[in-house]
Amino acid sequence: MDKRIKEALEKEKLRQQNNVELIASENYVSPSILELQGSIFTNKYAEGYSGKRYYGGCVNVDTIEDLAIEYATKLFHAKYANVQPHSGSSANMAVYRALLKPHDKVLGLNLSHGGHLTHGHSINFSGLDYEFIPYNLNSETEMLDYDAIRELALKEKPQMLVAGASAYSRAIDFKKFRDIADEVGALLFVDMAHIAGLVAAGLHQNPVLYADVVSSTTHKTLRGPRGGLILTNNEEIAAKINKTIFPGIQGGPLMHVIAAKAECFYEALQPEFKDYAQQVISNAQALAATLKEEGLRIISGGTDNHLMLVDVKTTFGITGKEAETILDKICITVNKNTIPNETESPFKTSGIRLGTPAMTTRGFKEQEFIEIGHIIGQALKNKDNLEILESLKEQVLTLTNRFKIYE
Ligand code: DSN
Repeated sequence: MDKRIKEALEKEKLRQQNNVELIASENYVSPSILELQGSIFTNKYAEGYSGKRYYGGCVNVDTIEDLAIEYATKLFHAKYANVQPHSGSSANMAVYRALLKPHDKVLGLNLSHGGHLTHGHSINFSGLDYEFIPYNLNSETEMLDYDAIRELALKEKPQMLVAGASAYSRAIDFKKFRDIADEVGALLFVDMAHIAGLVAAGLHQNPVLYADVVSSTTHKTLRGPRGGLILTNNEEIAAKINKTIFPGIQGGPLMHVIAAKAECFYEALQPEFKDYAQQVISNAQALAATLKEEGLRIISGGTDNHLMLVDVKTTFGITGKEAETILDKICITVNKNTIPNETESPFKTSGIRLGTPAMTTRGFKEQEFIEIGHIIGQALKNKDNLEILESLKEQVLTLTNRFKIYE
């Protein structure tokens, strides 16, 4: 291996081992998933679908893709799955292109209220190709306001409603979205990327039971390889999605990633995965309670899932960017994040987003998250005291040293 590439890899191993990883969308995959993603399936071209490929030699990749579909549909109680999307964004692009015409009207959660770029941001393909109308969180509760979404839908009469978020800490009521969609004759599309692992474990309402189509990534709470997934119970929609993914927007599927996705769905079907997902939620609640004790304001007052948004600006008068940098110095990785009714730019922000999936995989329980919550509070309060920051860093390293990522 090239020396400089190897060096970066070794440094990354060390960083991942040493740091407390609180980025809500990251996780540590199992050794089996890591092995499959680095396997010889990467050598194979397999354009098309199982049994209908444009290349010879696809017997084993057909088995792999069939298994991935079998496990994914079982896991999420769906009739049809497309496991080929290279990413969550590709999955969402396929959904829009399969079901909408350019410039159709769509409602999606505002990015600065916890939505996602592909839910209609003006600089993203979604906002460029379709007429997205954003809905906001309720400014008092900082939660989804289904009455306001209904009113907006009645006024705008969109072709599609998008539900799902990348920085929202509360349970989402997909049944309410379904009712609104039915009332205005819109399709309901749910992007469950963040909460897929909680859905798989039966700890969050399953959008597949309510939506016309559901997309996800496989690498967040679901703890699989980086990639996308689309599910539906509607045969006609399934056929349109398949045609849109290939040949519509993608070429050869990444069969090594699909092999790792198959293993991810298999692992999520095991009883232990439910315990993991329950621990993710319990840990998030312990962390949020500790941060509150430290005086930090949690958006919406708490969390029902794997993440929380913390308003560092109101509490400590620092931006999210500053908080991210301070915590990075003591080996805690988080990301700056806009909060509802943001007054700072997306490069600075007033908040940080914290999630528990990765450290729960490493074995952290409530006790460790309470310790981390206090460390975060102390670091932000003593941001200019190098001695205190150094001792907090030592505390973090002692903690992470007890929980190895890979032996
Ligand atoms: N970038 C992902 C996240 O961090 O939530 C969403 O795609």
